[in-house]
Amino acid sequence: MSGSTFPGATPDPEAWWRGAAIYQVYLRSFADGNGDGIGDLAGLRARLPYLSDLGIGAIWLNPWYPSPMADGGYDVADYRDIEPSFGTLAEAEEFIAEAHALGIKTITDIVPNHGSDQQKWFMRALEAGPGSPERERFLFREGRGAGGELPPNDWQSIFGGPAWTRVADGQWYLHLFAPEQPDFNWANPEVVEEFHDVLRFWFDRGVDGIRIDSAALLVKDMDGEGEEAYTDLDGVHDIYRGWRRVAEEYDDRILIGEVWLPDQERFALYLRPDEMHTAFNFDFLACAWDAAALRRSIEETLATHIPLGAPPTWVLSNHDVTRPVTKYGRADTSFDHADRKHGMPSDPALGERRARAAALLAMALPGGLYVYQGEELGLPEVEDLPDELRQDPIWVRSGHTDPGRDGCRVPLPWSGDEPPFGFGAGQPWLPQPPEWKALTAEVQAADPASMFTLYRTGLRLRRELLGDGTLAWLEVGEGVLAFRRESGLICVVNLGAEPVSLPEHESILLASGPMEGDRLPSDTAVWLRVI
Ligand code: TEU
Ligand code: CA
Repeated sequence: MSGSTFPGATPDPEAWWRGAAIYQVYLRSFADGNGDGIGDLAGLRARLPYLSDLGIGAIWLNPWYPSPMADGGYDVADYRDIEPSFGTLAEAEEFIAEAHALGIKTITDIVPNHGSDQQKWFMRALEAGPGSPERERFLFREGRGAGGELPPNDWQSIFGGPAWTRVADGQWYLHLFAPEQPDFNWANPEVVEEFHDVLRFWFDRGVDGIRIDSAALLVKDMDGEGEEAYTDLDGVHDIYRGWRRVAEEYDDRILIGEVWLPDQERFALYLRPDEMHTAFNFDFLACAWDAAALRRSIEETLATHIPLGAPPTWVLSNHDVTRPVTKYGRADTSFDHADRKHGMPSDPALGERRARAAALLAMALPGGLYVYQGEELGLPEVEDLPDELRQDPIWVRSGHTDPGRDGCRVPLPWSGDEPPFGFGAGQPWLPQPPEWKALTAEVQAADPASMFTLYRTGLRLRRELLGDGTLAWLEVGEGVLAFRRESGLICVVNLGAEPVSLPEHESILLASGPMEGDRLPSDTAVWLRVI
């Protein structure tokens, strides 16, 4: 990295995570090993050769802990064990070792903002009653109104409805998400200690990194109003300084923040040398398919990261957002949690074309890359799931106005002509569209023009020629993004309406779609070799 460095930043340019391609496994939808319709560790272990072949450097797993699944596992009942329907702790340790043997690191998801109402601590807090030290681990308060029948304040849950639920003895507890997810009290040193211990528990089992869920929400100003009262309060940084000290007790372990903030300067504060190593770049994920907007997002990202010595990350999708091929096929190609544009018409051919170009863009940028399972298969968002099968708490809590995130969580199609497409022997927990027979991993691995082949080839070239570092912009024309990397690779993405001529080059290494003679068509990206 060039440029001035933040005081105290001594980045190791060779660190494994700086340029890693990290594959996100949403376990219950990845592969089912025992035929109960729910993905599990046995299924994942059986498919490790697929991930090794795809060419990724690390796997991030969504929460795999015992959970009543009120929010797909983000309601954790025990931070030191494995959800029985996913497998056992011994299997998790075997998985970590098998992945290591293939040169693949493991990243687990820790949820510090809230637990589950079925967690021991919370059940003890209910039993112990008002004023007890057990209640001090959570955010219990008396209600307002003569009989305390009104919630302590007007905060709304991020999933819809009030952020407070009343218990039998009349007190209320705070939950920024579902009522089954009571928020912890981070002003209590017991909570701080508990999570340090949980981190050590997983680092001791060989986990290489921790993805920190809802990382900006932990500190609350109970007298404040609205989102500002619990989003990005200065006190959160002390929490992550403590976590970094724990990570530093080990070699090479990293912290990755899920930090959704509109302000890139505030976002970058989480990446100071004594806090997290990296964080997801949601600005890029949410950005519309527009050359000027993407260039602004990329430049801002680089400008905020380089002085800190932290590698940027490039994310096109995850388990909370609309699948890229659907998003990019719409008239409005941006993403916003507040309006996920469910049902807005999407042109599948256009969406796929752009998603392919976006993949080559994201892979060519300096820093780390995230690939959410199914992105490499070009799976669309499933928007027509039967309402009665929807499981995302957003669906119920929004009063059935927002269908939520199930559409990007449908179990993967592996092989065969009809559901369950090799996902497992049983019926998958969410139904797969019959059209997915054209999108199975089996079909795509054999097709040189498939999305899978594009990802596999791109990831291989990326390992050799790309990853972390810097870029130099090239001015090729309006509506075109073009930059050169240190290795001599040039990436050109045409977001304009007309085909464009390419800068001088020796050969074309990879293209997201067919060329028009020697010109790069609209919504197409190309990687060029220069001398
Ligand atoms: O998400 C945190 C978060 O605030 C959003 O991504 C959220 O999903 C969105 O605003 C809803 O529209 C994390 C996890 O990624 C998500 O799956 C969990 O549901 C959430 O935390 C609660 O643990
Ligand atoms: Ca299973």
